[in-house]
Formats: sequence, structure tokens, C-alpha cells
Amino acid sequence: MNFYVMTLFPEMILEGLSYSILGRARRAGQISVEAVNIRDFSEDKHKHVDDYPYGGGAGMVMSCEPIEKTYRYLCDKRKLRSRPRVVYLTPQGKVFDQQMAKEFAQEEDLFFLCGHYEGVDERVLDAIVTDRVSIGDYVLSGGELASMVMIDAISRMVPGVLTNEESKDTESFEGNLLEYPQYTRPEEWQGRRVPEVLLSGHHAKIEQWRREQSILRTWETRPELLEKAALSQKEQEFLEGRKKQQS
Ligand code: 6GU
Repeated sequence: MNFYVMTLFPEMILEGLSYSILGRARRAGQISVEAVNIRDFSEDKHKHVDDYPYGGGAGMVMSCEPIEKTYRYLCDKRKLRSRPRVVYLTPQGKVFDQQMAKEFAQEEDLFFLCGHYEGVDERVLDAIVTDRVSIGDYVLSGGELASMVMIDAISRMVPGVLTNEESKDTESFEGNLLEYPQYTRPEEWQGRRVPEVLLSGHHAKIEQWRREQSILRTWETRPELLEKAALSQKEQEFLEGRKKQQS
């Protein structure tokens, strides 16, 4: 899968996506990341990429021309057959989730447009953007970190990027339950012991305990997820029992 990022800070993107699983996937050629500086396509002698907003108001607005030239440069260079999907990162977009990550991972080429200042001229968005996406309900200084978050989550859904062992984490989240707690050596640390069941070697009991921990954690911190989780009759009863104990 090929990612193309149109940004004022290409080094930030390339550096941030060089580590761990993403770094490995890039070196193995399973994904590629090209980050292009919109400022390189400014025709202005001072390399301006923004201007004052029509109608007045605070801040600056990114201009159409350098963004469209960046986009055309990438499309021409890559000889793209059809019009690629272009994601504009904005808090005004649809909120990104695991399901969207899976859908975007079906694309061979995916573009990102990272905005800055007060925004981007709406006309270039209408002309090239296919998807407006937010990564959550808070405000970031620009789209760069948001695009990196999306590229990480999407890449993990590209076949071959994760090893079989690594795939299991994401699969469990897709069951709409949070992860159970994990422990490693030593058995006791600063007076805190590892739960006895994990030392028992009794695999069925361990599985049941982990599943119960997942259910309890989900109920405590993300109760809205539980509605989508498929709990067995026994698990429902276990949860109801715990709820009663608490109240
Ligand atoms: Cl995608 N961009 C910016 N600038 N801020 C955000 C965001 C995106 N998602 C949440 N906050």
C-alpha cells in the first residue's frame, strides 16, 4: 500500500513512521510513505502558502494553488490510473475507528492532506478531497499527527504487515472487549503478587479468568462497547453478579 502525505512538515511524517512495526513494513516494501512539502509548490517569491480570509476574522487560510499543484505532481509522478481517495484531516470530519482503518486498507494508494492555520480554502477541498476525517474530539495544531495515527492503524490492516502473533491484539479489540491485564516475572514485585490462577497451569481456568477481566474492564471504562460484545449466557450472569456486588 502506498501513502502520500501533502504537508508543510514532511520530516515529521517520515521520522515518525520509521520505528517499530511501521519502520519494518516500510523497509520490507509492504507499505511506502511519500511526504511532499506543499511549500515547494508555492509560486510566491516568499514561498507563502496561506493568505487572509475573505470576510475577515482571525488567522490565515491555506491557498488552493500550492495544494492542487502538490496533488497533481504526485498523481502524475505515480501515473495513477483512477482518481485516488484523498483524506483531509480535520476536527470537522467523521471520527476514525477500526472499521474505517480496515476499509482504507483495501486501497492501493491513499493520499492525506494536512491542514494548518485556520483551515484550507474550501474550493480545493471540494476539488480533490474524497473523505474528511477526525481522529477524535479535541483540537490538534495540524493534520500531521492525525495522518500518522491513521497510517499506523491502516498499515496494521494491510496483509503481511503484522506477524500472526501480532495480529491477535487487533482481533481481540474487534470483539468489542478491552484487553485483560498481563503480568511477567517476578511473581511478586513490591508486595504485589501475580494473580494465582496465572501460575496454576490450568489453561481453561486461565482463559475464563482473562475473559472475565476483559468483561469487567470494558464495563468499568467503556460500557457502551459491551452492547456490541457477544457475551454468553454464563458471562452475562457473571457480569450481573459483579454489578450487584458493587451496588
Ligand atoms: Cl484530523 N486534525 C486536527 N487539526 N485536529 C484534530 C483532528 C484532525 N482530529 C482531532 N483533532
